[in-house]
Amino acid sequence: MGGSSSTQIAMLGLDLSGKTTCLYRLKFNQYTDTRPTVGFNCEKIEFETPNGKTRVFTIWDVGGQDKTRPLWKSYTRKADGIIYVVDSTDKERLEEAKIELVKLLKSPETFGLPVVILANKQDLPESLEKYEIEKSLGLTELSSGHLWHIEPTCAVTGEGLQEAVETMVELIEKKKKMKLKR
Ligand code: G3D
Ligand code: MG
Repeated sequence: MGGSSSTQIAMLGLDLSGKTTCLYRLKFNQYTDTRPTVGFNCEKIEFETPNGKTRVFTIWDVGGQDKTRPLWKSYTRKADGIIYVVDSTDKERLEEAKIELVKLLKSPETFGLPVVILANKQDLPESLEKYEIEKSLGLTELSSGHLWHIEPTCAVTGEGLQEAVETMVELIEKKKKMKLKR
């Protein structure tokens, strides 16, 4: 335990939402051109928390095409938290993104896991705002049993990603404290 233990994060969301771009932006601090993910990508990412501690995240970026979505479960089983990436410009697939998120959060494998939703691609003019994504996904209703947070992000510039990861740490800590109190 202690500062050197690694926190496991499952990064999920529909294909093309920007998961792999987020992962490599966080890892290399620069934009990386991606290909559709076959299987998964996994990276260890070190970062400083606001109180100066080093924290290691192991992030599992799992392919989001519909045929690979059943695999999400095997990644959430070991995870401490979920990052769910949404393409804020893809209005046609917002409902699909919602259905998959509801399915995910209702499955016993994810019970109690904190979720940080990235309202990604905020740099594009047609992107929906954070509160619109929040409403479309029906977050307030589906959140029972899950601590959650939604963050506007741009994986190309990295905007919002640090905040998202910091919030993930906070939610995981909060969850631990809630368990201890029981
Ligand atoms: P995925 O891993 O969720 O399937 P990718 O998604 O990371 O492969 O990204 C899919 C496409 O969206 C990529 O474009 C990528 O550059 C783009 N993208 C990801 N995040 C953002 C963002 O925040 N803003 C903008 N403008 N584009 C983003 P291509 O053209 O390579 O398909
Ligand atoms: Mg990918």
